[in-house]
Amino acid sequence: MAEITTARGVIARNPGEPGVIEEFTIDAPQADEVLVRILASGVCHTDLSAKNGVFGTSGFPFLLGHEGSGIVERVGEGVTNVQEGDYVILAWRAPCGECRFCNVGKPHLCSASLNAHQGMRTMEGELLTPILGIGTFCTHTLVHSRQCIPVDKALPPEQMSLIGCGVMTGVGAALYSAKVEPGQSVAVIGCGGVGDSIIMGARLAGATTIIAVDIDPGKLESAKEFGATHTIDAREGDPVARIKEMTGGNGVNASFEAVGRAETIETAIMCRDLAGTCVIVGVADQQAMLNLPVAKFFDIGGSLRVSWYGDCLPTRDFPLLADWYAQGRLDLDRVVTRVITLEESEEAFHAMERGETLRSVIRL
Ligand code: PAD
Ligand code: ZN
Repeated sequence: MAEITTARGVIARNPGEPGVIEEFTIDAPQADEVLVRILASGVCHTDLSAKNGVFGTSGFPFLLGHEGSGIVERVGEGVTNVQEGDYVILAWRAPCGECRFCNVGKPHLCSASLNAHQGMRTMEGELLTPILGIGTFCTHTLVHSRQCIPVDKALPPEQMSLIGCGVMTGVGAALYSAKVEPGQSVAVIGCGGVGDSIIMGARLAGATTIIAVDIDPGKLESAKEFGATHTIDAREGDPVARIKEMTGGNGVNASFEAVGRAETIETAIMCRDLAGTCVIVGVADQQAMLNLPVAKFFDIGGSLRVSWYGDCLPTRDFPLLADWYAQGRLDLDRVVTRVITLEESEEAFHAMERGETLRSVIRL
């Protein structure tokens, strides 16, 4: 009989309730699946949104976490891209290769991203939904082999885990979604772990004016360390007017929203120069509605778009970001604000809400 693993992880049973550490069971990996022993997991705002019933609302009970690094412990039949003992970053996008997007060479838009079968259950036998098809606030998880991206074993698990979501999303939003060019101006609204990664991406792309906007003075200070050239405290008056002042009255070439609120999306849309690109990264709740002056929006021209996962291709981009980290070009050490235990994940959400952290990282 196939061997079932007992693992331990943080499970969110009902919207708004604290996550609780519980034992759960994991089926043996089936064909193309992999059992991964988690080494580190970042605490992303999307986990908080899921726990609060704001994102992916129908999946309770959830196994929290989706930003992880770990070791391949067991592989199912037919797995060729990784083997036991490999050190991997987990991806929530694993292109299927045969959907309508993959078929036309756009695997970063894959509509049927590969996941393991639903093989994780509470001790009462109820099926668990791993957040974004991963689940990383736990000792072990079950994923599709294509969700595993091997990286150099010498690199630290905490920093590597962050490449799995927040850092990739932010850097990719600048490089791929907005295609920031050398010499351009950029505004980033919301400077948490994702926003600061957008700042790092914009800097790597050669942007020369990088305006950080937040409502927390501490976040604005850290944004400067990541490469922001200007900062705006959005509580001190209209950020659109301030951004225009800082750009010769014109506005920015690319704006990014990394909060997930209607009013900050409106700021991001309106603070652009003519033909500028606005990229929405923040995940808003189901009730959020935009209020747009359509004629003004038309007059600015340019484009408004949503970026999922920074339009990344994990097989191409995770090793790239890992290399940039190793070469000192991507400051992931500064994103890891706190290293915590599994027991402290609930407190990490509160620290995030209080604005004390860019990323708490759970070390298993
Ligand atoms: P975070 O909580 O660390 O950062 C949010 C930041 O926004 C904080 O610094 C806040 O102070 C700031 N903020 C709050 N209100 C305002 C305001 N009115 N004006 C300016 N700044 C404000 O979250 P995070 O960085 O982990 O995630 C940011 C968003 O990105 C969040 O909505 C998350 O769900 C989303 C996300 N999207 C993707 C994707 O693929 N699109 C991936 C990962 C995360
Ligand atoms: Zn995330």
